[in-house]
Amino acid sequence: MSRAILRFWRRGFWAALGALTVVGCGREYPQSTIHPVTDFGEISHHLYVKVFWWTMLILAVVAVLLTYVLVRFRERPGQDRPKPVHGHVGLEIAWTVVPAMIVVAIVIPSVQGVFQTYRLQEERDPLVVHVVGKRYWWSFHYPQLGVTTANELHLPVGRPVALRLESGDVIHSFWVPMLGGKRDVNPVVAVPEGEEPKRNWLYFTIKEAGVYWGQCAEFCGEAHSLMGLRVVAQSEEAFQEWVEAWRTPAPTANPPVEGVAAQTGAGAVSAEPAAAGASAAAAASETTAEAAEDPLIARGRQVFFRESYCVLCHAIQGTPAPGVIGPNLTRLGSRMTLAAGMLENNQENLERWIRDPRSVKPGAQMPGAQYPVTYEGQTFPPTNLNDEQIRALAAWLLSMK
Ligand code: HEC
Ligand SMILES: [Cu+2]
Repeated sequence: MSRAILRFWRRGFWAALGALTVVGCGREYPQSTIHPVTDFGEISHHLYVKVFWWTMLILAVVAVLLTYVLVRFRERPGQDRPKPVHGHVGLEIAWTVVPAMIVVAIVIPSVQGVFQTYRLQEERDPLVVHVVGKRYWWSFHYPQLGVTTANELHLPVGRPVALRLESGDVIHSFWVPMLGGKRDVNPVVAVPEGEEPKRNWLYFTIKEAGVYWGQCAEFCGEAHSLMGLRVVAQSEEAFQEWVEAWRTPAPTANPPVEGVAAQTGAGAVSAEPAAAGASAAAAASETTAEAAEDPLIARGRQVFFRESYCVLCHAIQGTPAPGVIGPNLTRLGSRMTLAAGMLENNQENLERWIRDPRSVKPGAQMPGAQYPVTYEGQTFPPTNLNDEQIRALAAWLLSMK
């Protein structure tokens, strides 16, 4: 073996040892499959446990036989060399048939398990979510609720859910190990009129509240490994509260109906977008008057709507921002993470993301302050935002909790 190859293996050994040590020291296993919290997860987990014990049994049989053979047929002093065996038909058949039987014994419950996961759809009245995977983030739309969010999927505990999986570009795979899966997220192929396009669905009921980590599990491009997600499983009440909060424009989402002129300049106010509904604006106005006191936040709103073109790609509920190319940013301040689970959501990281998204995620389809992006043949120029504008933008986005 050449020295380079030896070195390669030696390095590999130390790297593996290091990795094991790090993993072994961790206290949390957010992407473990062996603590399932859904009916779907339990199906695959039972299968895993069953196969595990069967293989342990096989291991025991092999170990006992091996030990017996080693002892019984060990070399003894003065013994002749044993005769080699050629073409023993009985043996050949045995070591073909036995492994085949083992494979069949694993395949049968596996296939049954797959069908079982599809029978979960017979649950009545599931909460439907349209999941769209895009390079390199996730969109979640709840058609029954009229809610759209991104990267952090809120689900109520104890209610059956049905995720309709669809890709906006290449093949992705939706995988939240503790919930079960994974399942491919395919582009929708055109079908003859009147026919339903074929899509994959994922059905489960979550049994335990918690935050579950997920990951795109099908290579989809350079930032594939940075395409994470979180599932926030919460009580029915907490979920309803979240839906209500989403539907209500955040107090700082829109300019106060009056009284902000002194801060942003009278001209700016009249040109700034009004609330989508007058009632929403009125409802928000009491709290707004107070929140808008912070000139940084008011300034951020101004940059978002008037000094940049974020609205071409992003939507915020209750404001005129309509974009659908990028994630829906409604109540961004209440999210735990940014950029599909990659960064903790705080002022510093948000500024970094807006200034230079590709420093976080190579290939991100969002323009930076200094570089453009081309999306489906259309070029979006650099945003050219300066530090002051970026700081204000981040403060405003975070103010909408
Ligand atoms: C060309 C379309 C486009 C424009 C213009 C754009 N973005 Fe984005 N934005 C995206 C895409 C696509 C993503 C998702 C990137 C990813 O995670 O891979 C994103 C992600 C984000 C996120 C993270 C959201 C999340 O769910 O983690 C924030 C915050 C954001 N953009 C803010 C802005 C702001 C502020 C502006 C204006 C200065 C802006 N964007 C302009 C396309 C755009
Ligand atoms: Cu992917």
